[in-house]
Amino acid sequence: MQSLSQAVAPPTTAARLTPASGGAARRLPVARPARGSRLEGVEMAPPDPILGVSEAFKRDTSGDKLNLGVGAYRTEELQPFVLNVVRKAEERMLAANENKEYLPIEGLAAFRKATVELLLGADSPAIKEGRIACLQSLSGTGSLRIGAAFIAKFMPGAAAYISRPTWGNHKNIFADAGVEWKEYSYFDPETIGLDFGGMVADLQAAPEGSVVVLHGCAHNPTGVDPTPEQWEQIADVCVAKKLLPFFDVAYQGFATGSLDADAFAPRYFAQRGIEFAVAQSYSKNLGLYAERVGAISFVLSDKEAADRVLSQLKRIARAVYSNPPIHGARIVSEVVGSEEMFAEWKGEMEEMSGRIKAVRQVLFDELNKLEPNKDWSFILKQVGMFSFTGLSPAQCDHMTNKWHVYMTKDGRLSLAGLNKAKCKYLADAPSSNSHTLQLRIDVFDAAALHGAGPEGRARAERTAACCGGAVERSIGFPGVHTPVSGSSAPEPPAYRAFVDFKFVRDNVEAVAANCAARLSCADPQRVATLYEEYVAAQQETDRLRAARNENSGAMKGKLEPEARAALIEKGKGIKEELEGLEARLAALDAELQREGQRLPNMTHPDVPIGGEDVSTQLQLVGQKQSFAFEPKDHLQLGEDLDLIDFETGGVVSGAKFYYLRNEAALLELALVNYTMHKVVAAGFTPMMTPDLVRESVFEKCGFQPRAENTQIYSVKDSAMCLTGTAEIPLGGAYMDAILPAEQLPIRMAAFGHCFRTEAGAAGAASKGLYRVHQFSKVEMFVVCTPEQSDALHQQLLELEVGMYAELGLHFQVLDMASHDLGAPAYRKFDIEAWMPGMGRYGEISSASNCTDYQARRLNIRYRPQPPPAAEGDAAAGAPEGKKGGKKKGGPAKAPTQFAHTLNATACAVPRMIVAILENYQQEDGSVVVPEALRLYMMGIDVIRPKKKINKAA
Ligand code: KET
Repeated sequence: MQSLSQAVAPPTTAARLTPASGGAARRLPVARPARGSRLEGVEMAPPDPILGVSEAFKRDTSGDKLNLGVGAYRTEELQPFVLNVVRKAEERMLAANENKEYLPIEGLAAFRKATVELLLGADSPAIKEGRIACLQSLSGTGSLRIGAAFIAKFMPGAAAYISRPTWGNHKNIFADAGVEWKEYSYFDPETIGLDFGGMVADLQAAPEGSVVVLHGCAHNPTGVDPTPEQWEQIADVCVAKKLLPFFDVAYQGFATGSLDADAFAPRYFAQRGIEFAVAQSYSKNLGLYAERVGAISFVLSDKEAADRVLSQLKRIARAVYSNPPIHGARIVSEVVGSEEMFAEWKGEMEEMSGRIKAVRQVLFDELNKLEPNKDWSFILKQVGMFSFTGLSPAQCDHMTNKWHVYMTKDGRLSLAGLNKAKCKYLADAPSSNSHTLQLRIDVFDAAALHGAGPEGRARAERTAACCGGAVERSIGFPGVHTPVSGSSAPEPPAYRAFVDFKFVRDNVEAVAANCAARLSCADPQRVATLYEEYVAAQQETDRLRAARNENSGAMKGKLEPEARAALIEKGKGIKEELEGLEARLAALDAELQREGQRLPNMTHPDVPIGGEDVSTQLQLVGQKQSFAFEPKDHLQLGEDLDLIDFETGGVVSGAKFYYLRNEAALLELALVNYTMHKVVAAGFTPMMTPDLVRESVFEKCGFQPRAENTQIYSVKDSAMCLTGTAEIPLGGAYMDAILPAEQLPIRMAAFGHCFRTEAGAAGAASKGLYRVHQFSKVEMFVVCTPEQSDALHQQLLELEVGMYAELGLHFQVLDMASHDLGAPAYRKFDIEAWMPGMGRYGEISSASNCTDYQARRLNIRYRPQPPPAAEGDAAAGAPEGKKGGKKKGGPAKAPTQFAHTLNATACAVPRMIVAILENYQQEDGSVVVPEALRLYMMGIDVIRPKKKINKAA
């Protein structure tokens, strides 16, 4: 086997200078001419998503509070726990009266020996043959970071693939070390298990020589580990694609309770002779959190390589912290080095993991008692410290703000911080009052939905997670996000939105209720306060400016030198004060913009408040197709009729890409032409729009292309993104325009390509053509006046209904509930067609009225027509007599107002293909082409099986 150190290239300047990517490259703060510190431009970093939770917990004075945030073990009394063996080892160390000299750069020899033995077993050939480069480092985090620095230096260009989701700090660690990170699929919310197919496909698609970060055991945050057989297949892919596995072993002992059993994966890789890196931590299993004890090792194929790699690891560590701390390392060597203490540790390890398992059981029992119809088994199945609930960030916030349950925003609960007594509180209190009942629903409904059959699944899938939770909606984007990761520092707002701050201040309670109804993380109270501060600072600035002018005016005349000197002195004081105030004003303005831009639109009074299940059914059109045979799903039909080819899509582009072949390719064109025909007849201007659009236009349309869980692909080293929907280029088409009212409404319809990362997507509605990275769509977009928008919203819906009815589909029209509205939408009508393959309705279109939300960001205004001036009525058309007043000599000009915008799907091609294939299938396996499309199908009216091309002849 070629050793790693032969394969790696020498360090290059280029490698060192490559900026971190994977979304982590940040714009440098713009340096402002600063009066105070020269570092004025340094933005406040957000609190850490995990450790920040502990800080917030400490500040909470409630007696009910529970810290289920950080993965740190507590006793049944919820107290920190120091292991007995650790106490013993410390006593021995004290008795031995050891010194505090520097350790060698590579650390304490006995510690390093104990650590590799703990990982691979004392009889491991790799240890015996000296093939392991082991460097004692700073716990798991520091070890990962040294490993990442090594990769940046010696494997330039290699990206690190991390699981989606993963421990949040992985992204920071690799990005800060200059290693680009990418994600591989890992979690399937439908099965609440491993998306093994997705994982393997993504790893297979990774470029050769990439790094794969693997959680050794007890995956954080999902608690889902591969089986031994799956590890074997993962090893196969690593070998085939020459990937470098990088194990993160932070929870050895917590998955099964056995230190040995939990080392299965790295031991198996070592046995197969696969070279790998591994970061180990003793924070959790020896409870040495604050001692920072751990190691980075490279298990290699020969000793000579190991020596060279160790020399370079030392070189890196020397420049970072020089040499590691000794105390924790001595504890480890004492414990592992003594047979009796090692045995005792194993016992204590079992005890810790056993207590967490017992808590799982109690929590499971409590929930089962309360909701026996739900499948709570995921709580028992997940291993390690955590339970992954599927809660959205907004729901997590709610848990904390309302019920003092502290948890991370990815929906992770650290069960290591829970005890049996509090399980009841978390599930429901015996009194079952509304407070605790609410709590239970808050915590577990999202997760329970995953296991609650197709309907629940559909609901979970479409629950609008305000901050980009793991579950995203099917068509349409998540709303305005708060980045949930600590890796993103707040940036100066990229553009100015004309948010109606005064409205927010004057209606703060209504705005807050609206945010709650929409599961938005925005903070209207903060916006109101900032606005007040901004206004006050502005008034003070005006006052000072007047004082400055007055002062300089006073200096104009002839003055006694003394009086002049006094005025000069006064002027200086004013100038200084003014400079300070102006800087404050600019900072307040930026903050106000940032906070204001996060606010979602207000909500139409008829919109039902709640989750998707409370959406109102407005219409039911057609009837469910009944089949005298077992209907196939579109994937099967696509396969049998040689229409859809995911295999080639996977090979050429990657998972979730596809080729349409034969009649399916024609069907796409037919659907597009049919739709265009309809919308043009309805008065829409047909358009073809760019597929690449500036990031700023996305933002102005109410999307956050660089947020954590974004669905939007950014283009590296550019401020461009691939369109996720033609709504973006259409919205941008009238940016900064002032339109004459008589030209409104402007109706546009564009054929465009949609690109979606589908971050976090999984489940039944992610199979086949439901959720793909690229698809075609005809999108309608309208710019109009506020008076027109409600009626136009209805018209868009009627147009959709007319087309889908003509295509012979059975569907329901829903007035979507508040949780399901993206930030820009004031009201949204979705159409869901019956999909025989899934046995349920699936979304095929949505039509939103965004009122002035996007227009205030895109700066689309119109000028109302002045009412016809009555003879002699000079003030006509000058409302409130102020700005629009009649100018000297000219006609009266009404002040401009923000327009309203609407968008609606005319045809989302792949989902229409799904609906058509599944609903029009015949017993003989053929599919009839709907009447309305035949004109566009080159004379084909039935799609029949055909001979396929055999690629492996
Ligand atoms: N890897 C993983 C997967 C991990 O969860 C942690 C810590 C570490 C490495 C590093 O731990 P260290 O203490 O540096 O050895 N996780 C918990 C604490 C934290 O975020 O720092 C946690 O997820 O809560």
